[in-house]
Amino acid sequence: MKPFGILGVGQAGGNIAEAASALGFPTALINTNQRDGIVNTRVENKYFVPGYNGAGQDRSIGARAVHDHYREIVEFVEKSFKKVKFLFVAFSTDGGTGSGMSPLLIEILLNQLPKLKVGAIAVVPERNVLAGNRINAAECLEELSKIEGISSTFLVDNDQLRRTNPQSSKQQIYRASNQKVVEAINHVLQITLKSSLYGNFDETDLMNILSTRGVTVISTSTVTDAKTTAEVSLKIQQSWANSIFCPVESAGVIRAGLIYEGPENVSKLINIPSIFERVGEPLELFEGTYISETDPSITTILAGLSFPTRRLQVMEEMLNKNRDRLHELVQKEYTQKYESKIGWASNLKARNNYKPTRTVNQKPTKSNS
Ligand SMILES: Nc1nc2c(ncn2[C@@H]2O[C@H](COP(=O)(O)OP(=O)(O)OP(=O)(O)O)[C@@H](O)[C@H]2O)c(=O)[nH]1
Ligand SMILES: [Mg+2]
Repeated sequence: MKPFGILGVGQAGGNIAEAASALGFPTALINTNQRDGIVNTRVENKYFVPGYNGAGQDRSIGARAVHDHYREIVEFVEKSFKKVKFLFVAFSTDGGTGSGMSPLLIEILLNQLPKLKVGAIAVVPERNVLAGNRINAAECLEELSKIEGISSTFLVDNDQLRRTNPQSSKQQIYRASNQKVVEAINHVLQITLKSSLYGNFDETDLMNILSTRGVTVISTSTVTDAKTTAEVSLKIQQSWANSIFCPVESAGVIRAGLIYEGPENVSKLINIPSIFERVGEPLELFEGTYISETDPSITTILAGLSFPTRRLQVMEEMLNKNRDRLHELVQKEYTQKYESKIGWASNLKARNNYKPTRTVNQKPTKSNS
């Protein structure tokens, strides 16, 4: 039984939980809309918030659902994840249900289930989503970044797969990123089950890294063709820019893991100072070396990173640029009306000459007749 559980909230969350079920993780999902959650057939435990029918991209509806039903939700989580040490809450930041429910839910879980470590798998939308989605994402990420007792936050960046697969459908991008994020977590967990003569990376090491508050990135690079220390370091650094997570953009890794799998001769090319040159050496590094005749690969886990300001500003910039137009759109909703140019023609048909005596926004007065 894996010690990590995945709780999906909203549609994207449910899909990530579904992918995790396939790899043998304990999973559950929560939704405000039964029809969304029902399609995730591999997820065993499901809670549909009673009295709701989706959140329609309105975060406040998601937040209210948690607020009004948190006791049942905590009970559901406890029952679904009895043997789990570490729970990841998975959701997209730009809808209503997952984005609105998850930050509040994580705070409540940390408070009510103090023995459980809680982290997040939060999906950052593609670059071309509309204003409403961007507003949701920015609000959700801000709330998430302020949660005090939270462990690792994984920021799955839908833009990353879009960059390399510009022709793919949305569904292909979603499926691939869901699959890759659960595979990345599964891979580091599997390593803790292996034993090595030369240095084990065990479950306590992994827990130590993943308990770190802040943004976490996991990436694996194959270093088959690398001949020098510099080449190996470069490959690893490139994997931090090209993973499915928001690219690493600033220094300040707090805890890290570095796992080597492959032949002994290539392992000599690993040079810690050179690998961490750009992001700064972490406070603690947990290493694992597993010698085998497979293609050499290096998996790194960087934890404690700051939220990626530059990536998130790309998302916010469009809102700032369109500020006036967006204000106008909202105004227009309440002020727009159609003026007919043939008002004069009404007289042609008027036999009784009836004209309503009150305008529509006046309250009707009681009449005695
Ligand atoms: N990576 C990934 N992203 C997804 C997936 N499904 C949806 N998304 C992202 O999530 C956004 C939509 O959010 P949903 O998860 O459908 O929203 P929800 O939480 O169900 O909220 P409401 O539908 O508004 O009640 C999209 O714009 C995408 O950014 C998925 O399976 N994987
Ligand atoms: Mg939905």
